Amino acid sequence: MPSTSILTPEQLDEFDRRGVLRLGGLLSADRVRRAREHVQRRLAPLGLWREGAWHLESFPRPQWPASGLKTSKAIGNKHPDVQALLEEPALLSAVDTLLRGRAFDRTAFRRPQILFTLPNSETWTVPTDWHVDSPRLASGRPPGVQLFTFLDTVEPRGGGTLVIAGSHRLLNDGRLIRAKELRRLLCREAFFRELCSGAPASAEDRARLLDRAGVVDDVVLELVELTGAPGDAYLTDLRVLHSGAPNAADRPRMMATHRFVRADVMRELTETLGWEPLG
Ligand SMILES: O=C(O)CCC(=O)C(=O)O
Repeated sequence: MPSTSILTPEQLDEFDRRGVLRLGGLLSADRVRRAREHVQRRLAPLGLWREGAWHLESFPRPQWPASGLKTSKAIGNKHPDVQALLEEPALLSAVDTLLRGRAFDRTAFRRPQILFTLPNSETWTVPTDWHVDSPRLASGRPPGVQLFTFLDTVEPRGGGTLVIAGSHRLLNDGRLIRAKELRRLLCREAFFRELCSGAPASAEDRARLLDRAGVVDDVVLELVELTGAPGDAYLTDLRVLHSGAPNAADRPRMMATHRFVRADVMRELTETLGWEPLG
């Protein structure tokens, strides 16, 4: 670990074990405020943000799983104040430690992506759309680290991403497994069956699945709802199973994410899967 790392050996160990590490106040308040204000400015012409407050009544209320807006179009990410989220020294130090000093590649993911969900559900539930964004590679190398940070407070049941801690350690058996196949294989396991299938049927019963913990192949698994205040962050292993979630709060969910892909693994992703720069 570099001597200047902001992470302790215990945090590094937690990340390796759980694939999820929470870092309170990782991004500075000013940097996050500027990114948040960019989002709010972009939503003002739609009537959603006016005079320092949300006016959600002026927009049709979406129903989960719809999030209300096509975020890339309505908000976009090509603004310096959004890009500047990635320049935070503490973030870069933590990512460097988790990548063990290896370089990351920015050709596939150049800028952070805004995650925005209008309130879209009366009742909160655990969804079925569990997925990974990256395959298991034949080389067995971890592809990288994903940042999730909060531009505004996200309370429990307020639309924060859900992740399954520990799931990055499953099915690393030296063969290429594409994301869709990985989901199919995991969903056969007893621990994942209900999570993937939509049963039990009532939203309330499904919400209780959040408390679920279990063991598959000696790996402890646990559902984690990402919640926090502006500037708080989670770093996750890119192999962790995750899902968007309904927003049952009365304010929009405003987060940002970014995928730091290891440069050496990017070469493998390009060669074996034809990954291309996404912009
Ligand atoms: O929180 C969300 O909307 C889902 C995020 C997600 O699936 C991702 O960033 O890969």
